[in-house]
Amino acid sequence: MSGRLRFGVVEVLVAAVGLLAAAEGWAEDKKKEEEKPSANAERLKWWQDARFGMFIHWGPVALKGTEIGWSRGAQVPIEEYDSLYKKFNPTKFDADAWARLARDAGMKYVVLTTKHHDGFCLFDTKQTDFNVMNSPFKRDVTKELAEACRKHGLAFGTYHSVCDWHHPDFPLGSPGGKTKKPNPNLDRYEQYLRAQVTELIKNYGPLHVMWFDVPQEFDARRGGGVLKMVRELQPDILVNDRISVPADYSTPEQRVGGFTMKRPWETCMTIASQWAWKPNDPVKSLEQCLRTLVRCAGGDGNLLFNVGPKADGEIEPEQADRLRQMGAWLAKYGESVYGTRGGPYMPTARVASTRKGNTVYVHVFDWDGDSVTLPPLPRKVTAATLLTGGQVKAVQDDKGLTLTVGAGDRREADTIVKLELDGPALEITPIRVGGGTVKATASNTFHNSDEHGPEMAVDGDPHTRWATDSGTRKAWLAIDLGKDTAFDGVRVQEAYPGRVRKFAIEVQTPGGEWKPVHSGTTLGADFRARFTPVVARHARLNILEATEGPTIWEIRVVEAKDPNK
Ligand code: FHN
Repeated sequence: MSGRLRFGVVEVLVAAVGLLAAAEGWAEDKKKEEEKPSANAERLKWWQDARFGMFIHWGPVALKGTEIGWSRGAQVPIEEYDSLYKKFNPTKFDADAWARLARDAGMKYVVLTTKHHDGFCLFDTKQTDFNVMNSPFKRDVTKELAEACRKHGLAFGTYHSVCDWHHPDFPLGSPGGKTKKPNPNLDRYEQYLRAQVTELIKNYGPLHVMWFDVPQEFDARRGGGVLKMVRELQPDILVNDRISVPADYSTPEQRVGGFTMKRPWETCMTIASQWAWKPNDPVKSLEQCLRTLVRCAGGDGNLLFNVGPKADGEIEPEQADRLRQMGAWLAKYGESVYGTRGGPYMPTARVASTRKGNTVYVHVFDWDGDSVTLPPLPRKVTAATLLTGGQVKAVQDDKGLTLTVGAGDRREADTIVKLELDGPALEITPIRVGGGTVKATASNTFHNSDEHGPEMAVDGDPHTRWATDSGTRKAWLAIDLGKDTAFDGVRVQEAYPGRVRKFAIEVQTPGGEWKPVHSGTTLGADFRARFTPVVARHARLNILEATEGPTIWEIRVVEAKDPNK
């Protein structure tokens, strides 16, 4: 083979090896790229570690002290409501003070209502004159707050209502979206919504979240289209589940969400009772506020806690004080909330737990005497201390883990036992505390979602519930006690009391038939019934008539010898 040819062949080989190496390098980079969490996943991680944010419902309606959006055409005539912005001049508005308050409360992000169902815009939008720049105030509230948040290291996000009862093109009107507009044009309204969302992301972004709400008239195709646009505009943005498609996370409202590590969630809740400002609106107690935050973290969720500023721009001092009290608590015990995940012990009425690294934080709200006993942990506790101060004795045996704390060391709102384990806490499969081995099944589950599954009614957690699809009129919830059990009573806590209008408590005979042991027409928030003792493994609540999809917080049988009858 001639010298030139050999050289040619070597060149080709070298080139081929080079190409191969390049290809391998490229494939490696591609693999690294694919393994690298998406920008959105990184922001989701940041958000789950942050756990606590401020929700702000504000607008000219604060001049009336009635509920934002909903009082339009109800407590406040539409003409008067829509003219309130002409008197809206919050001269005490200080975005820096709001941001500092959120920071001092221990909050990590802020979400402001840029437009609620009443259609009024708290930002300088080019899509309508019905905005704050045309009020006597003439200042871009959204811009000032976005900047103040960034200055104080807070992430900033925007709440934006999908429904708009003011806009002539949106089919539904006030009160409450219960009236029809004369000449609606939903496609044109969708363009309006898209234009404003684009303004928010481009002019006030990067945003932490686009918090949509009440997607009336927007089906999954329309909502999905808007979501796609938002992701294209800002790939790492988070979007909540109120755009007719699931998006990034669920948003239980005015209640603590159910424990789940499968789907991120964030409870939105008012610190008082109304979203917008209302005179003398009672503020939740510090204990209730702290327990709500800890229960959210213990359920592996976030808390978006709402304030309703006054018409002059000030946040109600009582609300601000409460938030600062939460901040003081978090300054001391925040390690048991920030950067943690829920579990391993699933929340109950008495306890919740959070975890990170080799550490588990057991949050005890109510004590059974000096101690609480939890099911066994599949890891050894190498050290136990009280984060909230004092002494704790932790005993691990086949009964489980018993934590004993003297009365003097138990804290009103939350006593935090910090456990060091002999290995990673996050690897522990969630452990149900209440309900023991009781299993549950049901004839129907809301959207077949885990969050509302039958087991949520036997988990001992009064904040989780079994729910059925809307329109369900008949349904059953069966519980498997694991073994033949003697019981002579039942306790049922109905969510949305009054939906169930006819029911029977039934037990399964050895032949497999269901035999009623009690029947009635009303359940209610805390129903209890007694009947002749029976021995059975399977029992069920058979709902024979309901006005709307029945839903149950907790159900349990009362064992014949149960001291807590
Ligand atoms: O109607 C709104 C309500 O005013 C408030 O904005 C809450 C906050 O999550 N969302 C809607 C009710 O679900």
